[in-house]
Amino acid sequence: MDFEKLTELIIELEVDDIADAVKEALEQDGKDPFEILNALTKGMDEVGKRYEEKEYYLTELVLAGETMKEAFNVLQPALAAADTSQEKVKIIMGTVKGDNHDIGKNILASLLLSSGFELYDLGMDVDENTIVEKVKETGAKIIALSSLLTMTVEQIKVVDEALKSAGLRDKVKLIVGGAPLNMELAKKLGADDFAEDAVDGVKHIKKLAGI
Ligand code: B12
Repeated sequence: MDFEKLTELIIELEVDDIADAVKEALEQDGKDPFEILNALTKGMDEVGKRYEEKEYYLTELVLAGETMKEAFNVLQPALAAADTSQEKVKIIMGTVKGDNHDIGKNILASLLLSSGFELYDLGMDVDENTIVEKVKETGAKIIALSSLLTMTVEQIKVVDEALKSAGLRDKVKLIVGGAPLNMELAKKLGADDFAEDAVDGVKHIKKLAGI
């Protein structure tokens, strides 16, 4: 099972075949789980392009999401086994209000779990008050937010403001990610940090946590 084939299975939305293909790449071919993840993500990028070019529609997007989830279920234990550090820093995660994309967030979540962080994953479409309450409840020092929609990136600012109003802003670090963001925009919206992908995200979060 080569990487191109895995990318292709995502693009072709082969939801019934992807799990076996990832299993084969891992078990028979001994491929690096992080490289498998890259191949799958490449497939999702192409799906996005086709959607933009109106070659794919919403049905295909949903199916691509399902295919990625199937693949990730198989991949997750291998990713977990590949990373073994043991810090227990608390992290609150979520996708911002109005946004129902969670595949990227879930990938980051499982990499963080496998890096030994204690995770409070609030899911998708999370409003600022839920986040503030969770910070109060857990004393988490890091918040990691995902926004995939240009329309919802402003929610990061809303969370920043809500943390300020609650007197919590200087007690937490806010890191954000998602395709419409970059470091400059993230900072403008009040975040402390941005990372391009989940692997980089873990590195940035370790730095923020002082590990
Ligand atoms: C799958 C998908 C869906 C699925 C989501 C399923 C799910 N459970 O997540 C469904 C079908 C629900 C969907 C719906 C919609 N979607 Co959509 N979707 C996608 C698609 C194809 C893939 C997203 C994905 O999962 N990528 C794979 C993951 C691994 O990548 P990722 O999310 O970018 O995450 C990585 C990094 O960004 C980063 N990261 C992400 N979050 C975080 C957080 C932190 C803290 C850090 C450090 C890093 C990090 O790490 C991740 C892994 O490396 C993208 C196109 C694309 N290529 O991105 C469009 C896309 C995001 N969708 C889009 C749109 C427009 C929509 C809809 C509005 C469509 C509609 N007309 O209804 C709705 C919105 C619904 C809503 N309210 O949220 C647009 C957004 C355009 C924009 N800039 O605003 C895109 C870009 C497609 C396009 N080219 O037009 N979508």
